This record gives sequence, C-alpha cells and structure tokens, in this order.
Amino acid sequence: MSFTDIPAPPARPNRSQLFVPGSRPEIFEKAAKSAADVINLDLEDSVSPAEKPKARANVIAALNDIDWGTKTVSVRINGLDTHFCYRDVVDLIEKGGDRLDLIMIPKAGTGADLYAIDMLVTQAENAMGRTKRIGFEIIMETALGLTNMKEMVQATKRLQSVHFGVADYAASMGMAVTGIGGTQEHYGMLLGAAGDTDRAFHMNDPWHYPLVQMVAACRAHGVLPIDGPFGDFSDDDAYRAQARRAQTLGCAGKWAIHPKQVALANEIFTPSEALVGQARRILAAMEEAREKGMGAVTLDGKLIDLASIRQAEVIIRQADMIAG
Ligand code: 1VU
Ligand code: GLV
Ligand code: MG
Repeated sequence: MSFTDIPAPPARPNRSQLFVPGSRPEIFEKAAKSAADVINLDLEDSVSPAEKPKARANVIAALNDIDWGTKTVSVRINGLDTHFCYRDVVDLIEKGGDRLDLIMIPKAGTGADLYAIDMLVTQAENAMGRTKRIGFEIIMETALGLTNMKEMVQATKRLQSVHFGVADYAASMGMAVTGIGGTQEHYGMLLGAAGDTDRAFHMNDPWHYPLVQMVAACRAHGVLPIDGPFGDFSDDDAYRAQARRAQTLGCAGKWAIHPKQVALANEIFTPSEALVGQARRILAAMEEAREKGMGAVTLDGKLIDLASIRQAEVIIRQADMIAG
C-alpha cells in the first residue's frame, strides 16, 4: 500500500437513488415509501425554469412535513451558472429544517465549484446554528468535469459521492446520441476484411472510459461512485445490464428515474448469496492457508492469495452494510 491514507467511503447503502421532480409534490409520499436507499428531490433539469421557485417551495415543505424514515435525502440544486443556485442553497438551509442530508451539485466542473458551494453552505449552516453538516454529491457530466475529476474529489470533506450524468455528458462531449445511457448502435468496430461477407460488428461501450475515470478518482479518495440515469424505463433487461457492468467496474449504485427501476438497482447492487458464499469460502481457505504458513493456495482449481482476501472483504463489507 501507499504511505498515503485512503479514507473509507461513507458506510451507508446507495444502491438505488430515486429522482423525483420538485414540481411534482403529489408523488413525494410515494418516493418516501419506496425501497430506494436515497431520494433526490430535483430542482434542476426535471423542473422547467418558470416552475423553479414553486418547486423549491414544494421541496422545502416536503423536507419539513414528510416522514422520510431512514432514507438518505438529497436535493439536486441548480448549477452554479444559474441565478437559482444561491437561492436554492440559502432557502434549503434557512427553511428546510434539519432533515436534509445531502446537496447534489450538477455539472460540477472544477474544485472551485465545490469550494464556492461549501462556502455558501458553511455560512448558512453557521448562521442557523445547524449542527448536522450537509454532505455533497456532484454529478460528473461535462467534459470539464471529466478532466478535473481528480481535483473535484479532493475539493471538500463534504463530498460523499460522484454520479455519472450520462445525458449531459453526451451533450457536453458533442456526442451524436439522443437516448439517456444504454447501447449506442454506431459505436463499434467492423471485424474481418474488405470484401468478406457477414462481417461481424463488435459493439463497444462509449460510457466505459468516463465511468472508470470516475470510479478510480472516487475510490482513491473515499468517495462513493454511482452510475447515473437509464432513460428507457420500459426495458428492465437493458437497465440490469447497465447496472451490472457499473457494479462490475466498482460503482456502489445507480439512479432510478422511475420507481420500477428501484427494485432493479437494489437487486443488482446487493451482493448475491452465491457471491457472498464464495467470498466466505475464500476467507476460510485463506485462514487455513495462513495456519499452514502459506500465502498462496488453490481453491476450486484456481489460485487464491492475500489479494483474494481483500477482494472477498469488499463483497462481505458491502453485504453486511446493506443487511444493516
Ligand atoms: O400508480 P400511481 O398513479 O399511484 O403512481 C404512478 C406515478 O405517480 C408514480 N411515479 C413516481 N413515484 C415516485 N417517484 C417518481 N419519480 C415517480 N414517477 C412516477 O409511479 C406510478 C407509475 O408512474 P407512470 O409510469 O405513470 O409514470 P409517469 O408518467 O407519472 O412519469 C414518468 C416520468 C419518467 C416522467 C417520471 O417517472 C419522472 O418524472 N421521473 C423522474 C424524472 C427526473 O427526476 N429526472 C431528473 C433526473 S434524470 C436527468 O437529470 C437526466 C436525464
Ligand atoms: C444527469 O443529470 C444526466 O445528465 O444524465
Ligand atoms: Mg444532467
């Protein structure tokens, strides 16, 4: 290990993060009763500009009046390039009571963006005598944000999670894409040679690179990496596929932009019994190996060694944390 300490990420489940437009207060209770780990009351892109003040008032009322149980409650504020932003922060803290856990900063581009919101939040918290400190989430969803990931994850101790905002990312990168996440049929390579018949088309994943950049920056600094939205909520199989690959790459959860996606995210980001069982077998086999003075042994015909312990512990820690 490096001599540099890596803090542990927040020990709370973030498998499913259900988004609710702030302009639809009639569905807030449904969100509160859902099985989502985190609720995002949105003031940004699901709310039209004319509705922003009303949505802000709805969200403040919901923070005060609705029983959110043990859920983590987050509000996505408007971006730093809008005049809605400062008012969102100030009103949430001055009028929203103590229930709010997190503020999500969209389109974060530099460490200074987080610094600016931190300053505003700190002033408002101090003025209100708020003792429960608000955590931050940011969305990596611009070319600038991608290139400044390393700086952003170190910008404030308030940061708890980074989210991959695939829709705005595509726009910011100038990608010729209309859907929100998912397979992009033109992003691939033609196999074989000119003149071959039936040349196979090898599909690639256009989201792989930013996702891995995000996961690495997060995991190096004790921040949770979360995969963002998948727009086609009628396609459960495609959602599962996207979520599974995000989990395989190290993400701790994924957004749900419709309530039916909550169960899918919880299913995928809860380690299966089979996986937990295998992790426990590895730990038992390695304990036996240790007693015999060995660091590398064979389990099911495959090598396991001290690194296998660390892999198994990741899975068991996650399962234990979810079991509560
Ligand atoms: O069966 P019921 O009538 O009792 O309930 C409906 C509906 O009210 C409810 N529902 C929700 N409940 C909680 N949270 C939600 N987000 C939510 N959405 C719907 O579920 C029942 C079935 O609903 P539906 O299939 O009739 O869906 P609707 O036509 O009402 O709404 C569909 C959309 C996609 C518009 C809605 O789910 C929604 O607004 N989702 C969140 C959108 C959002 O927050 N976007 C921002 C994050 S994504 C981003 O920024 C970039 C892409
Ligand atoms: C989320 O905000 C996105 O742009 O995908
Ligand atoms: Mg966005």
